[in-house]
Amino acid sequence: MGPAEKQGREMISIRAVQLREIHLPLVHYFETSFGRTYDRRIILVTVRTQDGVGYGECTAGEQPGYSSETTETAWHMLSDFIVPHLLGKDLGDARAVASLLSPIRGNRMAKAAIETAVWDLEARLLGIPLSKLIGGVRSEIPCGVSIGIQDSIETLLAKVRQELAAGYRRIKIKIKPGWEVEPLRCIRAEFPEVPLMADANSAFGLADSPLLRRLDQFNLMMIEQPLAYDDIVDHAVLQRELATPICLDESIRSAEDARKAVEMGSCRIINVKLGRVGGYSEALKINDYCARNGIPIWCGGMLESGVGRAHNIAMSTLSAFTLPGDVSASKRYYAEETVRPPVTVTPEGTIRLSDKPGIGYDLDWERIERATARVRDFILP
Ligand code: OSB
Ligand code: MG
Repeated sequence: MGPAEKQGREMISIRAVQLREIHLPLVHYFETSFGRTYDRRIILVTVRTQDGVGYGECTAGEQPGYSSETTETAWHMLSDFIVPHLLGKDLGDARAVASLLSPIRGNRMAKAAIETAVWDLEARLLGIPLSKLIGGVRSEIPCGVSIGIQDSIETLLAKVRQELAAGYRRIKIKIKPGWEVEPLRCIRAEFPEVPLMADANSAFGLADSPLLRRLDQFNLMMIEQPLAYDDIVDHAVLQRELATPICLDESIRSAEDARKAVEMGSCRIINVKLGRVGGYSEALKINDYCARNGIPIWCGGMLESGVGRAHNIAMSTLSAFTLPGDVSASKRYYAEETVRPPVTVTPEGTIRLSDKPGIGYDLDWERIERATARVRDFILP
């Protein structure tokens, strides 16, 4: 590698891309207001230049319940549009990928899978951790957990006890109509002080505001995405009626969305997901806007395997990510991980950043091969 490459000043030109769908069973099913997930279908992306390699993970779900994107639509968009559009182009650096992809509308999770892989590649070429390349300011991040809807209050309480004993710094539970006041009341009765929040994944309407107002009594850190997945107007109305801060997840797809929601008073906190916003370039813009405007943000999760989890860890080091995210240990999700070592959480409820280049974890190819359902290679001659 010459000095120009070492400085990362050479044009990054992608010579090969591999898409790989893997199937991973979850340790426990995960239930949200839009349904249960037992098994993940995950697309891993490998990008190669003459002397570099980088890895990304697509966060699209199996069903279009959280987002309109699915594993299958992402495979199609990547194969037929996104990869052909990027192959052989001189990118300059990873920062250029998002704008190069702007002629392709929407499909942010598909785009982020490759955009994040190019950022990993650039950091590896430079020999530095990805968290440093993006300007992260933390070497350790605080962790929270997201606990799915349970069959009974007793199983919920058992999970809360277990996660707090493991050191996690805040508890989020999923809620839906009929599973909101009681679960939160019972958690608060046993843990009056624990940082607690609830995520509705759009399960309520503005007509439910009297019910949602009853949640104010539980002193929640925030309520996440109570109303429609594409709304910021009704959320502004609801926020005026609630003492509890609203956090938006699904509704925020870009820094412009973040600005509009904050200016309208639709939320006081934002959950950032790399996939939902199309990758690091947009996440960095959201971080800058929120840092300038005093809006706390945190990293959301999409039941990622190790590759996506490692990217979430890197993003969580940015300055405005001051709240614990849904970034937790691999073993909560998967018995066998895609990275080595698996992601672990300290007894203090933090993840320490790896000082290795790029995402900081090695891929476990033996494990990945066993989980592979299909592979498609794109190689320039
Ligand atoms: O809304 O934050 C969400 C999982 C899948 C889809 C949407 C969401 C979630 C989670 C789990 O809450 C977060 C995680 O632990 O990965
Ligand atoms: Mg959410």
